Amino acid sequence: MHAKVEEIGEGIRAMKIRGAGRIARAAAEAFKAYAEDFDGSVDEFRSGLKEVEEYLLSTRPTAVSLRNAVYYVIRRATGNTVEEIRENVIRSANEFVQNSYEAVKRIGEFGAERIRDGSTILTHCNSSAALAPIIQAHRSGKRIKVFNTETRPWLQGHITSRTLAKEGIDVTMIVDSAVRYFMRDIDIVIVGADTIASNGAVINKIGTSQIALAAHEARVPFLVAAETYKFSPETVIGKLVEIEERPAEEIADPRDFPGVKFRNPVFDATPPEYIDAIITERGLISPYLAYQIIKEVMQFGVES
Ligand code: RI2
Repeated sequence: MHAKVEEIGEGIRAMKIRGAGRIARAAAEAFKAYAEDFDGSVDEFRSGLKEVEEYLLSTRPTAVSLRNAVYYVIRRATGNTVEEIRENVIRSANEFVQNSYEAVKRIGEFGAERIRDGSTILTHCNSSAALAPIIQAHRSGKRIKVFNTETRPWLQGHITSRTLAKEGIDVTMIVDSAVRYFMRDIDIVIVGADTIASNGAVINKIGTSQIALAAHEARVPFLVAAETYKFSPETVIGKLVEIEERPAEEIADPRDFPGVKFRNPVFDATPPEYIDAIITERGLISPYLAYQIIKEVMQFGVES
């Protein structure tokens, strides 16, 4: 495998590169690096791109953003000469990355409108899309407080806390199991998404559905921030979203627990009835409009 492609792929697999948006952009960058360096015939180029596609798709199974990025580039990798194909791959990879940053920015602007001055926000894990409205609200002068979960077992919440503190936002980190305890102090929950199914269910970091349940019980609005490439065309034709299970070693050293089994699913599904709105770059929508978004934005159907 091409060195840069492998560096990106292994980085995604080992979660050195993580976050549904980031891994999607990294996949686009991998194609770009491959295309820039390619030297050979048109047929070799096409089969090489196919190999890169399959390799990238094998790295992590849950976030559809990765597959949508891969298909975005592959679908546009047309041409009769190596130069044409190269140009198209590079252009579409750049386009995907640029659109992705632009989408997060717009989500920040739209989502910030939903954050009232003086409110306390809860977020989970580390989502650029979820942090964008929070940071935007703060920058626009709203006095806000944020509670964020540490997010076992990878502790991505540490990144969130540090990012927000650096912005000068009043941030409090709590353990994942303290969410319901603090829910009475929360005005709005904003989380990200790895995949949104056609029925409006949101697949996000493990623990998200428990937070949604606690928010529902306390009548606290629960919002999801997600670019439209987090919506899954595959679910329209009945495919289930695969929930990634990672090694037990990420939780504890199994050798210290003889006779004990471990399970480590890293995502869960929150049903649409617990979601007040999804903030996309096209505006705020009901989760029940997921199918519509898939139809309009993803050019309906599975593209593999
Ligand atoms: P952005 C992450 O997955 C989290 O589940 C986060 O909520 C989601 O991706 C979206 O992140 P992981 O890669 O795209 O940490 O909003 O397993 O940054």
